[in-house]
Parts: sequence; C-alpha cells; structure tokens
Amino acid sequence: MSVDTTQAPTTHKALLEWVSEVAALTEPDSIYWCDGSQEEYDRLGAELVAAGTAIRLNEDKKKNSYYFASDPDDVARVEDRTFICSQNEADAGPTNNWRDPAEMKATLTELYRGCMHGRTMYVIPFCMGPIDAEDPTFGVEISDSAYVAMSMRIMTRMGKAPLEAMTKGGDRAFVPCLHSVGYPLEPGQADVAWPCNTEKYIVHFPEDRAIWSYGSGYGGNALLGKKCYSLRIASVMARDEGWLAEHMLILKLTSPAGKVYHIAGAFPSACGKTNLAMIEPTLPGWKAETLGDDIAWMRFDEEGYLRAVNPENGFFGVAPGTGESSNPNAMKTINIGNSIFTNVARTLDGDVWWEGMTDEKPAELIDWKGNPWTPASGTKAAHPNSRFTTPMEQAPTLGAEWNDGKGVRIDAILFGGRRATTVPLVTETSDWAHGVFMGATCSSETTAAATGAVGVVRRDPMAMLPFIGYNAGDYIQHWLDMPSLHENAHMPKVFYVNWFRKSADGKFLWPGFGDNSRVLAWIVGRLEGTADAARTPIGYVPTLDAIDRTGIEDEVDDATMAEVLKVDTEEWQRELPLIKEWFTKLGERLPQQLWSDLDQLKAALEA
Ligand code: SAT
Ligand code: MN
Repeated sequence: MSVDTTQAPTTHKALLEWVSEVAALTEPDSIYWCDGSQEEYDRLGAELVAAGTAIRLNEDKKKNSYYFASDPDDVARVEDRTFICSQNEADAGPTNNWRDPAEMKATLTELYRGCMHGRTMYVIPFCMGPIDAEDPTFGVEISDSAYVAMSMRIMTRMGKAPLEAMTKGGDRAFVPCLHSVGYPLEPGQADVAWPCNTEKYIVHFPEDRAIWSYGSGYGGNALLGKKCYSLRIASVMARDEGWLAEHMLILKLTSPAGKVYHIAGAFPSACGKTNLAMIEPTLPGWKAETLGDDIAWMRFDEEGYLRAVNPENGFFGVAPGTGESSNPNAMKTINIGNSIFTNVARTLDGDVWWEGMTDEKPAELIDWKGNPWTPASGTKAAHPNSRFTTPMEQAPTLGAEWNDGKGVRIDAILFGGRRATTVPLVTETSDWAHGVFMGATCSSETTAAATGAVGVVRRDPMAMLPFIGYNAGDYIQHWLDMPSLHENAHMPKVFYVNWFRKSADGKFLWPGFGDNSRVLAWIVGRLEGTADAARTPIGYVPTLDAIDRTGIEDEVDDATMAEVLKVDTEEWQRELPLIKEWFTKLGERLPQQLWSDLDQLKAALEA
C-alpha cells in the first residue's frame, strides 16, 4: 500500500512521510484521512453497526448514540503492559516499566508488520486544547479501529481543522501516535466484534515524543491523545518547558458574593473526578461550572499565576455510580445523545443501564457480555469500568472558558484518594512544599480502571502514578521547583481531601457528591481568610463547626463530623513506615527535602 500524496488532504511533509512509512509496514487495505465531520461519524457508525461491532441505541432514548461491548479481556488500562522507553532506564524511574527503545522498536516493528491486513488505516489528526491557542499542541493518531476514530472525534478537536492548522506558517510539530488492535484479517477471514490481541503493548518514547500502542481497543490504551499523550508524553514536555501536565479536573466556582475561584483536583481513576467536575452544590448561593474532568495543563502567565487548560474535548467517564442523585449533570449530558457507551448493560427497549443509574434495577437487561440479565442474576450488569464517551459541549454546567486557550487562573489544588481510614475529609497544607509532600505521599485504594486487584491501598503521587512519563523522583523535584520557575510566582494553595472515609462498621461518614460543595466553601473560606481551622500534625483541619452543615445536621451530627475530621495519631503513625517504604522505592532521585518532611511529620506526631 503506497500513499498517493497528491490525494492526501495535507502538504505536511513529515506527516506524509510517516503515514507512508506506517502504511508500508502495516499493509492496510486502504488509507482514510479523517475530516472529523458529522457525516463521517455517521458513516463510520453505520459501517460498524452493519459489521455487528456496534449497536445503534433507540433514537428516542439516546439520539445518535452507539453501544459497544469489548472483548471481556480488553476492559481497562494495562499498567503492566505500559512502557516508558527512555534512552536510560533511570530516566523512566522505579515506578514505570522500561525497555530499551531500540529493542522495543524492533519487537513492535515485527508485530506491526502486516498487522492491518484486511483493514482500513485511519489517519486521525487532532489537537489537544483549543486549536486557536497561541501554541496549539498537535497529534496524529494512525489506527485500524473505527471505534477509535469515532471516539477521538468526541475526545479531541479532530479532523480537517487541526490538519489545516498543522501547516499554518510552515509545518508544525505533532506527536505521532501509532495504534493497532493487532488483529489482521487474511483473505476470507471473518472479523470479530471487538478485535484485539492477547499480547498488548502501550509504549512511549519520551525523547522522540512518540507513542506506539498495540493489541488493545480500550480507551486509555487506544485513544492515544488522552493518557498517553496528554499525561505521559506531556509530563515530559512540561518538565522540559517549566509547566505541569496533571491528572486533574478543573472547576469554576462562584461564591454567593459573586467571587470566582478556579480549583484543580487530582484524584486517581474512578475516584469521582467527573462527579466533582459537574457538582451540583447543595449549599445555597454557590455556582459550579465544569472546565475539565480528567486532565489539566498548567502554565505560568506573565504575572506568575498558574493557568490551567483542559486539553480534552469530551468526557470518558466511568458509567457505574453515575445517576440522577450522584451526578445529574452527567446524566443530562449523555441524555442529549451523540455518545458512545462501552461495556454498559442494555435495556430491552434499546437504551443503556448500569449499576447506580437508578435506585431500582430494571427487571430485565442484556448484560455487558450479551447475556440476559435480571436482578436475581447475582452479577453486575455493567462492567465496573464501563464508560460513556460524550461531548463536553453538551454539559449543562459547561463554563464559558472551556475553549479558551489562555486557560483559567488556579486558586487551589486538591489532592485526594479513596481511603476508608486515616485521611480526614479535608486538610490545608502549610505551603507549596508541604503540599508537594502531601501530594507525593497521597494514597488510594485501587479501582477497576486498571486491570489487577481492586481495593488495595497504594501510593499514588498526585494521582499520577500510572501517568508520569519519566522518573517519579524527578517529577516530584519538578513540582518542588515550580515556584522558582517564575520570578514572581503566586502558587495556588494546596489541600488534601478524602470523601471516602468510613466508620468502623463500614459506612461512609460523609455524604459526598453535591455536599462536597460544603468542603469547597470551606476551602474558599481559607483562601479568603474567613474559615476556621485547627493545626494538626498533618496540616490545618476544619474545626467542628467550620464546615456548613445546614440541612444535613441529622445525617452528619457532631460525632460523625468529629470522626470524619479526626487526625488519629496512631493511624498516622501506622502510615509512616508505608511512606518510608514508598520513598525508599523512589530511590536516590527522590528530593532529600521529602525525607526531612517525613522526619518532621514523625516528630509532629510524637509531640
Ligand atoms: O482509561 S482511561 O485511562 O482513559 C481512564 C482512566 O483510567 O482514568
Ligand atoms: Mn483519568
């Protein structure tokens, strides 16, 4: 297969060369350049329906929407198959899998040889962040999956517009993202509904700024603009260029007095970022608007404030647990339609359902594996990591600045995780360096967003453990260095939150969801200097009545509030050896400062 460059919709020399090279290697039946139009999306959808890969949902329930069920072994990110292939092993660090880049390229080249037989090769130009940004950030994904092409149209600015912008004022740089499901079709061979390969590789070449993915069709492994580019590769760019690429939501908050604040929040996958990004405040007078639910790129502006841009264009949200009571705004967003649903359950009238969508379970469903299901089945109807892919623009809570390349000034950063014990509802750190210490020691119980055991407590620095594209010690050093990278840096205040603390009998102590606005109000109170806090060994924690409980006093009585805010010295002392073990694992590139912070914490707990 050779590329007819006179037919290609671009003159970008490096892009044309790369497309030709990949086509020669992978030998697709045809090459298709995505224009990102509605017509194209509809056509790909119709083709996938005809092929038996997708199901078109009932137009009256979800307009213009598709259902996909993946292979049951291709449902989540595969962290053990994710590699950072830097020239030096030490630069990938102790938290990433490393292979020599030349060896990895040789291995993958053999896997890619002829891997697109019988398939179309989609060339998917995209831009992370607004196309009219001062310095737009381009990528091109080559994929043999139409599901990927359709999803990339929702998740990124994709098609003709970014392709044209890529040659404005000369050929612009782009990150090449090569993806194959690894399931070639030889003549006469029938396709399967969800082609993938048992052998999977999600590979990053940080020095080349390139991504090679093989064998999986699942979101985080296959939609390469997302975690692979916007976090793993972008974190390396950010280190080199003096900014931050983070696993954070961006929320615009307006207080009853009309003051606007912007909050960025880092939480591990499937720990409620989308819910917080779309929060419906239960505290009267507060307004929340969504600017991003997963990724924030933060750079200094001229005056030294950190400004955040969400590089994405859509939400790739965890479906289970999303419902009218937990996240009504997400429900409104997806109910408009134009969405893709993967591994959820289907209703008999052509709609979708998942655990937590409604209080009452439907009497009959088709589960994510395609089997008839009833509440008596005793299994989950939707996979715990089933997803909706939906355009950001449809969110009723969308903030006007979502498409502004300049981004918004961040006033506060939240770090959080899912911890049943030990970590109080909210803690204010004393300064940036202390915030970095708390972020670097952040821990969370694992979720279904990645393959492997669920519910195991692991350290997850800045909720970036699976997404740091270089040495984690260097990454923490970069965070510490940030204030020195601008002559007049005004760093945001850093808070540590935990919505998930449980009582001894296993019940959540804090109602969460919309009531988290009460915590946000306290945080704003701290920014304004009006909210009360008590000093504890780990930082400043609200006094018993500092968080407004009007309307929830029965549910969260004084005793419960005291429990959810408690800094228990013994629990924290049990944390110390775990932090020590974690720091030891990070090795010699962990900034020395963090060890002294740990000593200080130990001393404070003993005092
Ligand atoms: O699968 S994704 O990586 O895109 C979502 C997540 O795990 O955060
Ligand atoms: Mn995420």
